[in-house]
Amino acid sequence: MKEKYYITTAIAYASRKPHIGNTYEIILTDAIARRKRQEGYDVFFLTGTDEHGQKIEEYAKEAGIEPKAYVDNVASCIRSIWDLMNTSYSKFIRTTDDYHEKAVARIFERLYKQGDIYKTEYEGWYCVPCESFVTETQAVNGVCPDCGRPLRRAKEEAYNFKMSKYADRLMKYIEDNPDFIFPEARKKEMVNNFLKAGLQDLCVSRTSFKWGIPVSFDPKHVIYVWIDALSNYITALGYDVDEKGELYKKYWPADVHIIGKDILRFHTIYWPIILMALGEPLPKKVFGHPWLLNGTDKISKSKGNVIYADDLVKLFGVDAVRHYCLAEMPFAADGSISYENLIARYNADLANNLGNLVNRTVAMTKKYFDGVIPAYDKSIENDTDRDLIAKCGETYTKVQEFFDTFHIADASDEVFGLLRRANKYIDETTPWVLAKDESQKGRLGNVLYALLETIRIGAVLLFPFMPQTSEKVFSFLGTDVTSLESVKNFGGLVSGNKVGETEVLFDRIDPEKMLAEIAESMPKEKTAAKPDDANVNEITIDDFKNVELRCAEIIACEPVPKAKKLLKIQLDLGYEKRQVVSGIAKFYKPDELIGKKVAVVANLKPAVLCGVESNGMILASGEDTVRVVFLDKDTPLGERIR
Ligand code: ME8
Repeated sequence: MKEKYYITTAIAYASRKPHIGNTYEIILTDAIARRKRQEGYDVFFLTGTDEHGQKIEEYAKEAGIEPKAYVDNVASCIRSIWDLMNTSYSKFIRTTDDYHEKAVARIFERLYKQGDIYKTEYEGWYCVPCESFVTETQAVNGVCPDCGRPLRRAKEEAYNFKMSKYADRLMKYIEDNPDFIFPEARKKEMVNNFLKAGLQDLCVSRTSFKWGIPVSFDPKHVIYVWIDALSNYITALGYDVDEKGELYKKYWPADVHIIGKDILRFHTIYWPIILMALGEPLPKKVFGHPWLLNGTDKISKSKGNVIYADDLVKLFGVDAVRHYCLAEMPFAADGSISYENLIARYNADLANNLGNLVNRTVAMTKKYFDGVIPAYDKSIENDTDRDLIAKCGETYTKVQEFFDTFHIADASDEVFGLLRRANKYIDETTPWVLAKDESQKGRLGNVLYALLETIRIGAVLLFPFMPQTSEKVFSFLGTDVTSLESVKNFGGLVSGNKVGETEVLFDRIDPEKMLAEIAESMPKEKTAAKPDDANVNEITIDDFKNVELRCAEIIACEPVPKAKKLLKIQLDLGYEKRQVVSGIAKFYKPDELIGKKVAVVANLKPAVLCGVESNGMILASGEDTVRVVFLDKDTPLGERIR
């Protein structure tokens, strides 16, 4: 019977269309899953969407639709991108799936009944985007330690999970299983920052919003989104507290959870503890992969640098995008994506190294042997042949080692190294010279066989990275000998068969032309209309000095009742606190503003707006869309702006 292998991705938030960073994760996991299938494992590959929580509830409200309609839309967009990238998942779970919601509710109930979850009152800091409570010590400067955004004060009745009860057992598991968390540096981070620092109980319910799985015995609470989301790894297999499904019995524990480095704490601390409390075995490995950056910047909507996989596919094709992500992302350090690098890699690896090798070799087979794969005559094998054959064997072994240790980019490098070696072999053996001399027919046969076989070996090893390209190469070679086993030793390609039809695998890209097209298609930065000179009112420097502009921090903010446009804002100027009213309610939520530093006209005569006193004015630009002028966070409070 085949050995099982259960591999999972994080489930993506159904809040927004996923960017290329999120998409990298499914491509990475797909490559590993495909390789494991090649190795003969019975693979179950799980992915899906994380669909509950306050953020999604708010997005749906903004969009003016029900949360379920909102997540239906985004989940289908996520799935279509996973499909576009040709990922071979076995199951796509959605946390709004009925069976999942029921199982999670029962998991919560069971943990409550056995005393691992207890009721309490929580008062403290809360981060809305991360949907997590933050301790006083973590809440430095009122911002979230994970995402850096302003925290909100929260007070609510809540259920807590006794994490501390399991801390010692988890520490022991981590010590006894040195491969559980990797890369190594991330394991140290988890142990030092969370376990050794003293694990605190975790708040696992919310009453401040509705979009979640209700606590069955206290339905004004919804279950904390991370308990809900993490449970997907077992509910997808049919786990329920009283009845474990067949798939669960077969595939659990997971062989590896593939997740991004930012959510390692949830997967290596909270998730194992939940499983311990349920009396279930823990996952064998958790790989906290690095992040893909745009150049050197974090990919983010607010930075305006988001790249989407489907846009890249239109320019480069599916396999080129897969190849770039897999070849470019290091094992531990962050990787980077840019159009320039994508084009350079495409041309070097795919058009030149792989594409040329395949097309030249098949064309020569047609020209010199009428398309029939020649026999390999060992008796006339020379050192150049032996060197290439040895390189094939070495590549096979190294690729295996790199996959075993999840060094996927290194595995890709190995295969492209083999292809480079094969191109060099063409230059060394000069088949076009051999072809001119009938007495060299045997040598020419060996050279072409060696090349065709090296290409076959390369294509089998490349299959997890670029499945469609490998399939094409197999059809060019006219071979159906494509198993991993068949490339362990040189010589699997059957002589006497005919090669197939070919086409250009990867057309060379003209970098300048493509970069110009990309620049053209980018949304242009908007500029305001040129001011009408006749209407520009000149002032003297003394006029300007009369305006006292100062730096202030927004420390509290709330809507003005019955005034849709207005926010009542409390400012800290360092030397005093004061209140202003600002007409920006349509453009900012109070939470987004807290903690931000702004420029305020400090000597403006007080006014009363909609019955609320305003002592100053916050600088902002624009009319249809208003943008507050934010100051650098290091600007001292009360400092004069001149
Ligand atoms: O975290 N490069 O969902 P998510 C590489 N719903 N990976 C990145 C990345 C980048 N630039 N940005 C994000 C969530 N990721 C939760 C998971 S699991 C029970 C719940 C990774 O949509 C990120 O680290 O924010 C995560 O593994 C995945 O994309 C989905 O992120």
